[in-house]
Amino acid sequence: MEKKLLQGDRRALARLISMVENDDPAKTEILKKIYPHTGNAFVVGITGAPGTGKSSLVDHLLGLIRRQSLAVGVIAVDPSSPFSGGAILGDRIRMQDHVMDDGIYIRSMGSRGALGGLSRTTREAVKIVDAFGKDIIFIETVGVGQSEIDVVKYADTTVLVLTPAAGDSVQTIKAGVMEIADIFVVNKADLPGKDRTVTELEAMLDLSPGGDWRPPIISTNSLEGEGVRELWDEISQHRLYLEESGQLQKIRKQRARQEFVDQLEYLVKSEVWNRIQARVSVEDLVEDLLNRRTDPYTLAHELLHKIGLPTSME
Ligand SMILES: Nc1nc2c(ncn2[C@@H]2O[C@H](COP(=O)(O)OP(=O)(O)O)[C@@H](O)[C@H]2O)c(=O)[nH]1
Ligand SMILES: [Mg+2]
Repeated sequence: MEKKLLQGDRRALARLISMVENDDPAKTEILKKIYPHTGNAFVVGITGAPGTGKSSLVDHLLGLIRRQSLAVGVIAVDPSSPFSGGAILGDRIRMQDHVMDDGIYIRSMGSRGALGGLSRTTREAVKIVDAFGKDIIFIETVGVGQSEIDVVKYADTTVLVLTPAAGDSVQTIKAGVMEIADIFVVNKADLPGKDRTVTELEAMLDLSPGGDWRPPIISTNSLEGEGVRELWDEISQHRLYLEESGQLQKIRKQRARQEFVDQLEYLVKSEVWNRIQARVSVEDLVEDLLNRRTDPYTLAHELLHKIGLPTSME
């Protein structure tokens, strides 16, 4: 199937993403084979609270980018609820103008079926779309906490979308989310309060430790498409910055390292649990702990010994 993917077969692309969503054991062999063909796409994360206009923005961006004859993939990740079928459908309908366009591939991924964990599934889906040959990949993700921080780890450029509406304001942004933004968007610029939101963001940026790249703030109205060209220009600008400063190489190296470490830990953990569960009843051991017949330190140590992995740590 990987051959078909590399040849640009859209059915193979869709099938492979379903395989990673369902954590199909056959996926690993395929992921191994496509790995050498990945690393070419530029990945842009679009994150922000639900309803801030992420899908509308991506929709407009798709139109712009297609005029530059670049092939684009969109992975819309919505971990917020397993019942978000409506929202996902909404995304599909809005982006429908583009579904007949062969240069665009759009895929929604819910939390349903994401057995391997959303972060892992997204990483694998990005690879598949990358190997398929897309130049630009958008990851649209609902920004509510740790999950989107995890997801945008796979993005080269991250765009954080805010609106002037109460509840999305600068003060409500959770710690750790602000830092991931390379570009800020104040969408719904047609609503009152836009200038205040921009001023608040500027003030916040003045206070944060400045690096080589100060995140620009772009106002957009994605009903009308206003500001979208500027946004795309800034994304391109950030890409140029990453490439010329050597930063892109650095983050991609860090990502390669992290992926390998994650994979190693995943394998070790699975292997250890398989061996433990084949030999003892974990429930019985928990009873022993509860009755203070043993302690977690001794128990963990003994278990590893029992499965042939004696540790030097206490
Ligand atoms: N007034 C206004 N509404 C917008 C704007 N952009 C998007 N919306 C509306 O906000 C709602 C949520 O947009 P959507 O793109 O689905 O947001 P997402 O959940 O972040 O993907 C929709 O009803 C859009 O029509 C904007 O610039 N101004
Ligand atoms: Mg959306």
